[in-house]
Amino acid sequence: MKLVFATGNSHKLQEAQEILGPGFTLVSPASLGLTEEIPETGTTLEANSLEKADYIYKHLGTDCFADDSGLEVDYLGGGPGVYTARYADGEPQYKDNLEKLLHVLKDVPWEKRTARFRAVVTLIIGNEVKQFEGVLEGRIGTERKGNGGFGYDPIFIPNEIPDQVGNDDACSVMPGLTGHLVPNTQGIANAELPEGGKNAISHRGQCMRAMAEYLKSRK
Ligand code: ITT
Repeated sequence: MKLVFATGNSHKLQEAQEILGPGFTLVSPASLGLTEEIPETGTTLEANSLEKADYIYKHLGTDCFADDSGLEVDYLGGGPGVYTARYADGEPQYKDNLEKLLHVLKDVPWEKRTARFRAVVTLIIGNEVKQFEGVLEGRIGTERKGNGGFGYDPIFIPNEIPDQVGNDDACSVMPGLTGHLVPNTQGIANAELPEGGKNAISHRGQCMRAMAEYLKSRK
């Protein structure tokens, strides 16, 4: 099945393709000639996710889906939330956002560093619009760790990780499930997990698997 993923973020596209597997071919708007930035003017993940999918559906006329995601830090009252990509000033790179968050939380003790990644995916297929939500609970670490993933992954410490962590093959063969989860006692960051390990637990992984189930059920 071919679907347009209404995103300009190549990391999201790559992750979604990994999660959905070879039964789906994901296409970026840019590869179809739509290179302008997709507007995001809402104040909730649900609104922005719908806005992005709707924009692509109207401009390209194809079945598509969008992901709006963000990091909710309890110490910041749930922020940066919908503004996660634009947390630092100007037009921030991932490292600017991440350094700002580390700085803002520098004196905050471990037990108060609770946070979660949340994603809302909007699928538009035919006349149907359907949303899926995924949440990954964890904490904000005190330093950067690992080179995998993207964005805030080097400072996000999930509460639980797949027990196969460290074994790439084992993780990559668990696309449809989280496998057996164990407490993350070593404080492993998302960016230290093998790709399949992050996808097995992530907010985006949860959304993509729910969307795939839904698409299968409507055939
Ligand atoms: P599109 O709108 O084009 O899809 P974007 O990067 O602007 O791309 P969002 O508006 O949804 O996407 O912003 C989400 C931000 O949250 C993203 O830029 C990252 O900084 C962060 N984020 C989301 N998912 C993440 C993940 O799995 N790991 C690390 N950071 C993530």
